[in-house]
Amino acid sequence: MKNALITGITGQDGSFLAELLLSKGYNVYGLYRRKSKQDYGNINHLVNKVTMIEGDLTDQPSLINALKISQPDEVYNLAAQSFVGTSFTQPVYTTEIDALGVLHLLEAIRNTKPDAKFYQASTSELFGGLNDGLCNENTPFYPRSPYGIAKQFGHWITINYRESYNMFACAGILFNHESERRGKEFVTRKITSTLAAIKNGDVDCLELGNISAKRDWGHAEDYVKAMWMMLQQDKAEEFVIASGETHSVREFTQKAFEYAGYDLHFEGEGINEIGIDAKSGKVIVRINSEFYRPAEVDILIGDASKAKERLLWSHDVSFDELVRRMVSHDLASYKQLIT
Ligand code: NAP
Ligand code: F7E
Repeated sequence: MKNALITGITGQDGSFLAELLLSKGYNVYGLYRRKSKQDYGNINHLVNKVTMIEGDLTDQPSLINALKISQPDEVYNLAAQSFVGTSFTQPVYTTEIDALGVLHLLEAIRNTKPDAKFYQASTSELFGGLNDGLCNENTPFYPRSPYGIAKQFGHWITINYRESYNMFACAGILFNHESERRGKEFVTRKITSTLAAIKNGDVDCLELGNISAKRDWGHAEDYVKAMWMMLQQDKAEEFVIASGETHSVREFTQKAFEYAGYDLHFEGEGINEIGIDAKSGKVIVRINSEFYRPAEVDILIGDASKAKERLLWSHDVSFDELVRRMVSHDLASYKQLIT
């Protein structure tokens, strides 16, 4: 039986990965941060099945301790300050976790369990601003946020440890992936959770930022499978994981409201654009400049051909199905969500 250590286990991806590894018979260990009120986030339903170890990516002794306890065959580094917006307001904090945190962990592995296979959660935010076509493993990086820049350090230090110390260390460059467990500050979940509040008459309007931004969105359950597949290879390598489609925030919003029975149409431009429900004539989407970013990534679309050919990875949940699942979940669980 293999041992796996997951950092960021309480997050969206950590929870789906823990479920996947448990289903494959792994002993799963999870690094979690102490909170003033004990809460295991997305893995409350799994706490009796995994071994939780207290620690923080910025505290190397806690990482050494976690490695000594878990003796992992595989380490999945999913922990991060993962919200791009916050990386502009807390750039140093983001860098300490998303850049230096990776180095703390790699160095702890090198000294404690150097034969462990290591997965680093890299991101399409590395591609950032330069590319408006399909991005693959050879596309140059141009990160546009402190988050993207910190993740670029995490990406290259992973490759550097592989090349310098012959460790099995690789990075998956994952495009946006969402789910019913996504944090509510991310645009997809903000849309579906606010939609549930509007439908229940508790909120009048959804306020968004740049709705022309386009993203390549998939479902997290499909994407964590790719992480596991990368660590089952004989050789550590980077892979792009993406759906190969891009959709605007406006399209996501329109589709989400359509699933909930609205007929949403957009009028106007820029900051004055509004979304009107043709059935009731009410304005239900407005633009608020507060949600614009100081520097934006306008469009992202990924080419996962290498992962499809070499890992036999497939992207199963379509864009429509993703939106439908998130809307149905948030409508069904609205009363629990607000408590
Ligand atoms: P998430 O839901 O925000 O989860 C982040 C996790 O990291 C949480 O468990 C959080 O713990 C933990 N964490 C934060 N700071 C930490 C620290 N200093 N020490 C230890 N743990 C810490 O993110 P996600 O969507 O699951 O993403 C997983 C990883 O993939 C992240 O590295 C993210 O940057 C990357 N990524 C995500 C996407 C995407 O579209 N989802 C795409 C590409 C890459 P708390 O519960 O205590 O906050
Ligand atoms: O924004 C625009 C916003 O915050 C998507 C993280 O998982 O994926 C994620 O980063 C787009 C941006 O995700 C609002 O300006 C408009 O263009 O959902 P998001 P993200 O920034 O793409 C990557 C791959 C990661 O690695 C990250 O960890 O939507 N947008 N209006 C808005 N965004 C938010 N959050 N809120 C709005 O009101």
